[in-house]
Amino acid sequence: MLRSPICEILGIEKPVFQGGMAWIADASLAAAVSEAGGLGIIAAMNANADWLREQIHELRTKTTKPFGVNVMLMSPFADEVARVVVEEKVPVVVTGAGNPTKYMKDWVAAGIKVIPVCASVGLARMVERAGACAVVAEGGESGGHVGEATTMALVPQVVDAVKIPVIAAGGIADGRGVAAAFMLGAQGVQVGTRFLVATECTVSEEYKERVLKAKDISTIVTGRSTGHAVRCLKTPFTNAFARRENEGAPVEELEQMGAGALRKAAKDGNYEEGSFMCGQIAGLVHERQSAAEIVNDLVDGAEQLLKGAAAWVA
Ligand code: TUI
Repeated sequence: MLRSPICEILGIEKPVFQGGMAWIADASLAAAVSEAGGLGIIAAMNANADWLREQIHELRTKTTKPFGVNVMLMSPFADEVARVVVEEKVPVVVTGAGNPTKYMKDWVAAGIKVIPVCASVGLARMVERAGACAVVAEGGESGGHVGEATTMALVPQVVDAVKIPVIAAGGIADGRGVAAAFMLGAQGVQVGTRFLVATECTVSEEYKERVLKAKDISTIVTGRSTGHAVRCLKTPFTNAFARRENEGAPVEELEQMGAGALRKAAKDGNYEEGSFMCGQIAGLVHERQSAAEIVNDLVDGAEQLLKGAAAWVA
């Protein structure tokens, strides 16, 4: 069995977190991952408090196991969502796209386990001091909003910098990635892209098909000039965005172009205008499976590899 202290800390059976994918990770996917023994995560994303409350209630009709809520710190609703997680006694809060320390005192006081996603050693150190119980070290192979460092470089540096458990994210979609993450010192993984094609994932069919067809070089990072670098599948939208960015378009114009594009991909399956966020590992994702099959394949694959690892040493 692949287990680590993070399983005890959170009361989960398998050290697999499902990425809090904005506009995508709802109660349906999160409940299925938690029920399979991992940590399912509802993405609060840009939705308001009422939507999040409904999703939490729906999840609780489907599973009694621990789950998390991802608070996207750039959301205009971050303050109200930060209150809902306390009122609803959410067991775990994962944060993304910013510095969560201003909320952490209240969350920790409410008994919430706080696990910020960090793209740098500096933020990981800061959130440890503020009471985080673990951090997700997310490399730039990930889909969505990304930092500069790769998973291979970032994870061991964060592991050395903090005493709390580190969960690796970015470029992990099978047992090989999970085993590699453990070898880098991680105690668990967060996986987004592979769960996009899970049966219980309610993202548009077009999105799933595009991920299944993706290859190793199918993604691109745009938006570095705006300070919000985002990795997505190369599409007519990203081509147009990258062209205007290279032409030196002002930040306001680029942000205007990006507004609503993820929703168009996730909900409407609009290939022309949508932003199909996904990680570089999409080229490895070929099969639709249930969330439980995905969780079990990640863990079983890693167990086999880690058991056999001694064969490399003469
Ligand atoms: O947050 C993510 N991934 C995301 S958020 C998202 S929604 C979105 N939509 C359009 C534009 C931008 C976002 C889609 N994917 N991952 C965690 C993550 N956090 N990646 C990078 C960071 C990060 C970046 C800067 C965390 C902190 C930070 O600065 C900290 C500071 O000190 O302010």
